[in-house]
Amino acid sequence: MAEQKKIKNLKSFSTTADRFEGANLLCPGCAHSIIVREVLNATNDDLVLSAATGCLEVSTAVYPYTSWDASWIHIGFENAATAVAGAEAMHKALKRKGRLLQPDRNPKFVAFGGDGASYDIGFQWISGAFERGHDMMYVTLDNEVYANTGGQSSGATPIGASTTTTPAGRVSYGQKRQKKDMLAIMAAHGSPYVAQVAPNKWKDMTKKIQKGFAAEGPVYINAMSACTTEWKFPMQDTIAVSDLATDSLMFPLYEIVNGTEYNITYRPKNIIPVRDYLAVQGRYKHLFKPENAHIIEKLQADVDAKWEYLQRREEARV
Ligand SMILES: Cc1ncc(C[n+]2csc(CCOP(=O)(O)OP(=O)(O)O)c2C)c(N)n1
Ligand code: SF4
Ligand SMILES: [Mg+2]
Repeated sequence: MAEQKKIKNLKSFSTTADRFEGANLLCPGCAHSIIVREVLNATNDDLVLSAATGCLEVSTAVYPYTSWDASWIHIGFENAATAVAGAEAMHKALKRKGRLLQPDRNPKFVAFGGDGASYDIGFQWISGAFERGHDMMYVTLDNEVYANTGGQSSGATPIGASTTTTPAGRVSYGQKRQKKDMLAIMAAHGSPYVAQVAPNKWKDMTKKIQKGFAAEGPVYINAMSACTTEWKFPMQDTIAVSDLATDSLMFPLYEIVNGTEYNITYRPKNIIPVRDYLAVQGRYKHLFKPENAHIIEKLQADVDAKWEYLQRREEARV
C-alpha cells in the first residue's frame, strides 16, 4: 500500500522539492515540471523513475547536473515503459528470493514520456508492458506536439492546430487528423486504473496519482501539459490556459477503473465555449479567419459529443 502524503495546502505542496528540483532548463512557464512535482509529491515511498527523450529529459539531466533526487533512468525515446518494467520485474524477483536488504520498502515505478514518445514512437513498448501486467505507472506529458524537436505534430495533436508538419496557411487549416483516444486504448489493455489529469486541478491530480499507486498492475495517466512555446501563449499564463482547457472540456477530467467504470472527476460550474480556449493560443490563431469557422464548430461539436459520451458511460457503469 502506498504511503500517502498529507497535503495541507497548495503552497506547502508545490514548494516541496523533495525529489524534483526547480533547478532545470525547462522554459519558464512549462507545465511539465509542475506535473512531475505533483506526481512525485503524491507519495513518500521510494521512487524508481524513467524518462523518455523529450523536453523533460533534456532539460533536467544536463551532464554533470541533475534535477532528480531519486533513482532515475534516461532511456531512448521509445522505451521509458520498458526501463521501469524491467526494474519492477527485478525488484519482484529479488524480493521473492529473499535477497532485498530492506524488503519492507515499497518503491513505486514511474515512467514519464511525452505525447510523441507515448502516442506514437514508444507505443508498442507501453502496450507490451501493460500486457505483461507490471506494477508500474506510465505518465504521458501531453503537450500535443513534439516540442523538443521543434513542434512537429503527433498522434495527440488536435484538429486545427498549426504545427511545423501541419502548418496553417493558404491551403491548410493545420492538423486534419483526430487526436488519438489514449485513455480508451490503455483501458482496453485491462489496466486497473486510467485517468486524465491537469496541473491546475492539483487536488484531483493528487487523488488520482494516489489511487494509481494503490492499484495493482499497470496504471496509465494522461497529463495535459500546456506548452508556452508551441501552444504560443505568454509564459505567465500556463495555469490560466490550463483552466480554460479543463473548463471548456477540451481536456475533460475523468478516470476509468478496471476498464469499464467511468467517473467524471471535475464538472465545471460554467462550461465555457471551446473558442475561448482556442483564442488565447497562437497555434489556433488562423481558425478565427472566416473561412475556418467550420473547424471551430467541429471542435465544439466533438467536445460536446465526448462530454455526452462520458456522462452516458458514467451512468451506465458498463
Ligand atoms: C527513436 C528516436 N526518434 C526520434 C528522436 C528525436 N527526438 C527526441 S525528443 C523528440 C520529440 C519529443 O516529443 P514528445 O515525446 O512529445 O516530448 P516533448 O518534447 O513534447 O515533451 C524527438 C522526435 C529520438 N531521440 N529517438
Ligand atoms: S518547449 Fe514546451 S514542453 Fe518544452 S520546455 Fe518549453 S514549454 Fe516545456
Ligand atoms: Mg510532446
